[in-house]
Amino acid sequence: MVNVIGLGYIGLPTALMLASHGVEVVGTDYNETLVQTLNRGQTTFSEDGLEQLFAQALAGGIRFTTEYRSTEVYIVSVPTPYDKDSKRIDPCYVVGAVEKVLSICPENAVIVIESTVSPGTIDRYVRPLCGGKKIHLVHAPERIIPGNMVYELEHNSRTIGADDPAIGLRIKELYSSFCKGDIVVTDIKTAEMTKVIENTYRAVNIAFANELAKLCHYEGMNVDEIIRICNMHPRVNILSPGPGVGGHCIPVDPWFLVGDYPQHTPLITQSMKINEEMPDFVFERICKLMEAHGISDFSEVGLYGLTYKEDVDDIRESPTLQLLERHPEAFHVYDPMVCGGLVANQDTDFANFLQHSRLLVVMVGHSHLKTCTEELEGKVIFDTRHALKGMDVYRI
Ligand code: SAJ
Repeated sequence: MVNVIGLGYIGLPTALMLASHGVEVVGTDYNETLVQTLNRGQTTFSEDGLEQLFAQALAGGIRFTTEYRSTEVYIVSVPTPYDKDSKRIDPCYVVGAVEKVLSICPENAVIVIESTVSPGTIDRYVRPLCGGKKIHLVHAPERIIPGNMVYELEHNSRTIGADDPAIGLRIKELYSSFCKGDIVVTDIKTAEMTKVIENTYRAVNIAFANELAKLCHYEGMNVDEIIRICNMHPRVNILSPGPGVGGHCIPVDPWFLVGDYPQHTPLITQSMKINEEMPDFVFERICKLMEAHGISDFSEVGLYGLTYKEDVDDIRESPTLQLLERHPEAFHVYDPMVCGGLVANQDTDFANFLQHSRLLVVMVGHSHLKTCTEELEGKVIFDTRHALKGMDVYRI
């Protein structure tokens, strides 16, 4: 039996995937409401294919509880925030979960940490918890992208870091029950480093696109067209600029490296700053557009999109929330994926929202917006996501 600890965005799909592929699984989370919801047969967030996977996992006998179970294999999938001042990882959730596992697990149990951790975290914070107890530690970082999680869980390659290669192979076999991608077995610190580097690579590349957007705006040039042409080069692949970087990974994980290796990470530090400044750049552009179009009241400006990216319902660290936190003006806000009451002046009716928005700012390019282009006629539009292709809009 596998006890999956933490039933959030990563733990839940992983537990469901294992259970629907013949593995006996108990999912544990300390959040009683979440466990009750799952036990009522409801999923806790939306993702393509999640409902179907949930039904298959229930048929496979998955159970949900707030209790930790005594078993031979644990998968720990809990959040790893960072300390905003020191930029270092805050391992409190991982440490708390492992302590509870250790209090009930038998000798020789395998504890797999799926949560993203900075290189050396398992040696520094987890290994000492084991004391004299014979435990096998493994790091198997996830790689799935919100918006396409179920597909990627099955098809992406993976990394497994273990002290003992035989244990690494045993855990590789467990993940192979559902994972069709290659699974590399390595040591724990290498696995820790690869995961953080993958997300850092993306953060740095997004920062490059954001810097280009600023430069092209200064020069009055179309960054979209420039990126399109550059990307025709066989060895160039520039990402898309946007209003900032959100989610629980790309704006967080690179800071772990900056926190631990400040002398060796000037490029990463600068990239993170560039991404963090984007909501302010968007705000400045909004102010200039208001002035140019004779709009003096922020209540006539509508921000479309509250989530951290398109077609997900996840709002963590979202650029819109970053903008509103730093500039708490009376903007109207609308997001088809998010229920009302989250921020001030949030409209739940799109028509009502549009009525308020003389200037419409596209903060997220949800598919919904692309089906409503006729309703946008006559609006001044600032599209920070290059979502409204072929329309006469201001672009980032
Ligand atoms: N973004 C841009 N421009 C781009 C791409 C993204 O501004 O060209 C923005 C998005 O709008 C969003 C943020 O960056 O605000 C992050 O989105 P994302 O789609 O780049 O990544 P996440 O956070 O949804 O998922 C990432 C993935 N990592 C990589 O692609 C290297 C995923 O594979 C990881 O599993 C996930 O982090 C994680 O959990 O670590």
